[in-house]
Amino acid sequence: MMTRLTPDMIKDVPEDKIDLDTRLMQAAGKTVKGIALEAAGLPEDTDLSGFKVAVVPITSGLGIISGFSASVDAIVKRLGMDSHVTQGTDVNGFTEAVREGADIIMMADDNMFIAYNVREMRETDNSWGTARGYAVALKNAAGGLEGKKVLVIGAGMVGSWAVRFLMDMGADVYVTDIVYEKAERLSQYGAKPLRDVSKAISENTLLLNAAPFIIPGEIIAEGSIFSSPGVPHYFDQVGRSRAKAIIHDPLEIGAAVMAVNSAGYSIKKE
Ligand code: 2YJ
Repeated sequence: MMTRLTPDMIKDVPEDKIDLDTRLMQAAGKTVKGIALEAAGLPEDTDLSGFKVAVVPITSGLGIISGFSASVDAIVKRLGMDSHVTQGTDVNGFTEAVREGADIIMMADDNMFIAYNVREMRETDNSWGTARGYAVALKNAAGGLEGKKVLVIGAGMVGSWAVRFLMDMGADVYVTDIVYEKAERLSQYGAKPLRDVSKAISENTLLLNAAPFIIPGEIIAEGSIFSSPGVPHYFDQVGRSRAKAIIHDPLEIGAAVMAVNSAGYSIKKE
């Protein structure tokens, strides 16, 4: 299941009122761009200014989310890329983007949110980008994950990508889900499934929360680091005081990784 964003969740994104870079610097020592570059396997000093990005509003299904295209556009601009929202929507907007020479086209319906690299004909999707960005953020916040226990909460699309990335980072990965069988399936990637969700959370201090689950503060261990893309996002007073860091934003880290990874397909060919 994919959570649908609401205008209220993303209202602070275009103007960056949450000041994500400052928060990420405090928690992980990197900016959004720094995390996205690492996630895409690109050097820290990569210049992205040559890329033309078009964001296409999509009306199908439940339709336009007010502020969504503007948020993606602002996120891409903050990475130093050239970006705009197309005038047309759907196929009209896509055609407009191709004709004006966009390098990367970003668009989302109710099920998929992709960045499409027009020249390389390759797509990067939001579940991949979100998992990768939040795994890299957790790694930086923890000072490396080699040999460390990490718990992934939620064995959906983001959780299952996160398991693979965390395994690649050398972590000792555990996974839990309210539907145990979903967690169990991720043992194919080397993660160890845990049946008792609350116990698993209380016994771990490095957590990647990819579940639409409000975690009660009483079960959070002192000094925990949460990399938490899951929405709804809410930590109570007890949880916030016990956690050492809570990394979260409604859209930006995932979308930034998508855009930068998409650019990476062209850069790595040069
Ligand atoms: O173009 C628009 O305004 C809409 N068609 C955007 C739809 C955005 N898509 C969603 O909210 C998806 N359910 C998933 C987004 C994934 C965010 N992590």
